[in-house]
Amino acid sequence: MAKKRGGKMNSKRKMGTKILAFAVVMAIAIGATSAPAMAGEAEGRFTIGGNPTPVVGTIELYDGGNPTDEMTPQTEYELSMTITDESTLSDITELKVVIKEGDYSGEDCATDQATYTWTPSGWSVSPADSTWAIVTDQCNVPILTDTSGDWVLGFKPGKVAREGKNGWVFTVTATDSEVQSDSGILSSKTMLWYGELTLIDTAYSFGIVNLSDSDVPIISPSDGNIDVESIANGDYEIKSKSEDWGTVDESRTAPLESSLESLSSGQFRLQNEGDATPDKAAYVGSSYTMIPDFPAASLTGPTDVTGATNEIYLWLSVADTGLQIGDEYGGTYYVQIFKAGE
Ligand SMILES: [Ca+2]
Ligand SMILES: [Ca+2]
Repeated sequence: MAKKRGGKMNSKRKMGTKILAFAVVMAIAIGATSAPAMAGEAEGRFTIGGNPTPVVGTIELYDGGNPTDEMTPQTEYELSMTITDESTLSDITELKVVIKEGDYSGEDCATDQATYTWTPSGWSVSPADSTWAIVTDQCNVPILTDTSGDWVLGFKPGKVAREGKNGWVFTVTATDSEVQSDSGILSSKTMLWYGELTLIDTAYSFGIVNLSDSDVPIISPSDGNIDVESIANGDYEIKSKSEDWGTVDESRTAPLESSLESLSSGQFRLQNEGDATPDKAAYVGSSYTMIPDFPAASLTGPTDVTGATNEIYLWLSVADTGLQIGDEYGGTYYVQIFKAGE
């Protein structure tokens, strides 16, 4: 055993000697040609793979550049949305803005929900016939080679977007080419009251009346009433006013009396209501006064986006003296829509 061990040790020592000798020769050879290197450089590389998900950041509502918590239908607003995508904004394939009222859940509709969608070809809105509008010159798309930037949607709320305090919510969803998405919410926005009224019957006549006649209904239009078309996003009232009427050549004037007092010489009185029975003593004056007695629930909003038809009944009373037999008197009767209770 001891002999074998000794043999191995001798053999290793011999190999070590040979290697040492060889190394010395190499060192001398290098030293003879150039100085030994003290530092070096090497290029390293790596590549980022994958495609990060977009991130929806700050969402803010502006009215002409100023932050706002309120909207009025048919007025221009700008919704600014900060979007980030580390694979650059050119990776965003769709930006969806759902604007809805309260707890509504369902299809887009004129009263409670509109959806604006941006794709690289621009913005679209649904439902298309709802009067929710895109204000193209207020829209902005950020620099798509950046990784973060602001999209701006210029829009107008629809005419019958439901009136309501703090109930409107914007939900913004950004989707990228890998169909990865992120959403953000802007809530507690108020929709203020909006209404508009169009007269369908723009002229009416009581025909020929006699002195001291009272509560004479109109004979034209033949159904005895004036039709108006009302569009409103909340409950509304219809008010009227008029003025002193005169003869066509303006040589004579008939003063309008708006109270229950007996008519003085030359005066006339108009009564108006929302049904065919003149029982409310609703006399037309020179300032806007509510027309009473419309059928129950007919003045509730939101109306249909194309409007609701309301009928106004009118009656004429004239004094027993002071009006020239044969004269024709005329004047303007004004009708306007107002928020209920105002
Ligand atoms: Ca991405
Ligand atoms: Ca009545």
